[in-house]
Amino acid sequence: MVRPRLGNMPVSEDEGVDTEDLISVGFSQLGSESQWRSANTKSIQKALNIDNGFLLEFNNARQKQENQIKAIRGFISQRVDYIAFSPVTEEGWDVVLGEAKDAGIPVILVDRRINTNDMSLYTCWIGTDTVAEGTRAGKWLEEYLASKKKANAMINIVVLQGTLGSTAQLGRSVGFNSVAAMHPGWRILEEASADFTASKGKEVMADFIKKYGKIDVVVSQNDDMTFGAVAAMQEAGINVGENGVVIISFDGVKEALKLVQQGIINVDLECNPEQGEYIVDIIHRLENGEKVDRSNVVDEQVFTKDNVDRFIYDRSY
Ligand code: GZL
Repeated sequence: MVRPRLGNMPVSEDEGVDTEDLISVGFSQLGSESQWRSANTKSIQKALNIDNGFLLEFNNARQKQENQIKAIRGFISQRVDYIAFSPVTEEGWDVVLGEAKDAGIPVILVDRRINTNDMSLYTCWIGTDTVAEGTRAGKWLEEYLASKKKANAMINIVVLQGTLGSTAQLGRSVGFNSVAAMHPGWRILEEASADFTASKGKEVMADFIKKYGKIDVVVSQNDDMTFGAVAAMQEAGINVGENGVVIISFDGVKEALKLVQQGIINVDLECNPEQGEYIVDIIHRLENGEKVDRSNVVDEQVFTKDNVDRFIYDRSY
């Protein structure tokens, strides 16, 4: 259904906008587990606002799939125009998305993907290439070790994984491990999930410290787990970063980039949470009857001490 466009006319609640003219979007956000997630939520709520012609129904699922499924069913019963969501993990969405399809409501995946054989269950996906992020991390470690004349050294690595089965955890693991497999000297002592949170990151890292006498590299699949891991190592009197255990992190939130500036995080692989405007653009194109790409990848950087100053000051998150 092509709705008469609001065009660029600025509308706001005090002008008595008839909500019938707005595009209603039900958004199920997976949680608020990390600074990255908060920035992602902020970007979505800022973009899908009344002035842009949207009526947003937003739900926070607190990292539980059953809460997302319940929210999606609620959006269906409210007969929203679009459903968008960031799936907490990739499995188990066919039934509820089949119900959205039967109700004729288009579904847009944001940030994370789903594993399904039925491509008709969603219109498109907007997010980041987490396999590429993991591969970049491995390539950076190759170059770093070569620069320290340790290209063929025996390296002990531990990995803090994100939420098991999530696109970010799966992609970053596949990417990094594909590089690690080419280095017989890289020994991944253990990979364990800390669910993308700082508190669990500290817990899991403290366990690694107890178990393993010598750790050379920590790969932490998001900045919040890195904050916890760094705290655990510093409390154990272990030097981290430039003068100690190498820290590889993902996301690139401002608080982490400050640690890159201080030489505590050696490299931070950006994962761009600013996806709200991409959703607006895609829905406007769908409303105008235009075709949209199935996959829409947002761009991202690799931050090190050499370049971080160029990016940190205008960062909104
Ligand atoms: C990445 C996103 C991940 C972030 C974490 O695409 O899904 O979830 O890396 C967040 O910080 O919790």
